[in-house]
Amino acid sequence: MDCYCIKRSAISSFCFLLLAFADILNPTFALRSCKFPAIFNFGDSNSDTGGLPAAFGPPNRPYGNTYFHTPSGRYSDGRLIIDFIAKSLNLPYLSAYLNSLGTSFTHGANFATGGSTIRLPSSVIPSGISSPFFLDVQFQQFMQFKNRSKLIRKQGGVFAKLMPKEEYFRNALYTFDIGQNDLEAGLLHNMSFEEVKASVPEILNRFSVNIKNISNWGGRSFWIHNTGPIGCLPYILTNFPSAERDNAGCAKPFNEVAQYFNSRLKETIAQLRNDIPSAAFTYVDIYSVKYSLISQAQKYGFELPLVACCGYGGKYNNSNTARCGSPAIINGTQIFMDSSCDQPSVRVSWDGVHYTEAANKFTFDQISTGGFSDPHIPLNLACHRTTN
Ligand SMILES: *[C@@H]1O[C@H](CO)[C@@H](O)[C@H](O)[C@H]1NC(C)=O
Ligand SMILES: *[C@@H]1O[C@H](CO)[C@@H](O)[C@H](O)[C@H]1NC(C)=O
Ligand SMILES: *[C@@H]1O[C@H](CO)[C@@H](O)[C@H](O)[C@H]1NC(C)=O
Ligand SMILES: *[C@@H]1O[C@H](CO)[C@@H](O)[C@H](O)[C@H]1NC(C)=O
Ligand SMILES: CC(=O)N[C@H]1CO[C@H](CO)[C@@H](O)[C@@H]1O
Repeated sequence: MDCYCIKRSAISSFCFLLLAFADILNPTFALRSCKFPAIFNFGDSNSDTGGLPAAFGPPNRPYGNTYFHTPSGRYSDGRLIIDFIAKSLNLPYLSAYLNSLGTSFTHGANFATGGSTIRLPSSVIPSGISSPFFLDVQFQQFMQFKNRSKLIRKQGGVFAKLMPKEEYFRNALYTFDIGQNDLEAGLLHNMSFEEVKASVPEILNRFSVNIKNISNWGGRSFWIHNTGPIGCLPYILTNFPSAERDNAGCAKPFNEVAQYFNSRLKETIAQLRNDIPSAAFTYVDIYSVKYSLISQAQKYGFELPLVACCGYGGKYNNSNTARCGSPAIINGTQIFMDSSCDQPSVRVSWDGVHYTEAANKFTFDQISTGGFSDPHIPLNLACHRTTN
């Protein structure tokens, strides 16, 4: 946490000693691996490992078919980026905070739920599409979690082992993947692209407040994903057939909004770095990785990047009325949408909104090295505050 030797001009004698053991070509040569004992995740369906399903019921088959072989509370055929993060840190897959049944929180908790926004949503499930567990609520839950884990540890017995140790909160990795639904909520409600852009500062202000609050509650290592290319999602392409397309076939104005959000997010994180000198912040450019996967799918061994693997109809195999894992009436007959494409392992979009396990694994492999991060620091060193 406290080795500041990434700037070569500032190499201290202590770091110099470590040099002997390190790969000189690697700019992060003298940093010790962080050994994160826990992960606390905040976000939406991109990283929900069972939160929304614990509240409202799980998605049905074929969700989960590829890896867990049963619906696992994830909006994918298999694992999510957060699962690959946990695995690479030698931690168990994260349990959802809301999952009260047979759950271990020894190595962290996941506060993310599908449909979550940063800002207070205007309408929530079941009458609306947003999750009631927006970021402020996720932070409230985190405070509850931290406070009550202390009491439970004090009481001892069987439940004590299921909670993180006190020092885990200080040493944990705090991960974030949220914001996509704030942009989509506006765009799906007929706000203009300019109106949605104008709402970004307020969205990011709420984001920043929550990060500061979490750091006041002991968080020191923050790993923050930017938002993906929403204009490449089959359900956006299906619902906005006249939106201008780019060379990859993605809806250009939607991606421009995502990129605008991302550039402001990057600035917000730079400001947080100034405001909280004791914390380490890594901004992770998920957008670029996903966009290059989609625009050069063949090169990476993928196919039909704009076509959902599980869906129905049209150019994008996507429909608002026949959804993956749900009953649908097609040509007057009720069917259950419980099958998927033959090879999810070469596909990018699982259900038109969410990515396949294969795409999530691809994205994780790219981001974990630090190649798409600011600063360029790999996942296992993300506790170090560095400048480069
Ligand atoms: C956490 O515990 C402290 C002290 O025990 C208490 O003052 C505070 O209100 C609690 N906060 C929450 C969110 O439970
Ligand atoms: C958006 O506008 C279209 C066309 O004007 C309309 O059909 C649709 O219901 C509107 N959607 C919302 C969420 O207001
Ligand atoms: C429904 O009807 C259309 C048009 O006849 C046909 O192309 C399509 O395959 C049918 N769908 C199913 C699931 O049978
Ligand atoms: C579209 O979705 C259906 C149902 O999940 C699947 O059987 C089919 O293979 C998909 N089509 C493509 C081109 O992936
Ligand atoms: C619980 C908590 O610490 N909430 C604070 C979050 O940050 C805002 C803005 O700084 C404060 O007003 C809250 O009290």
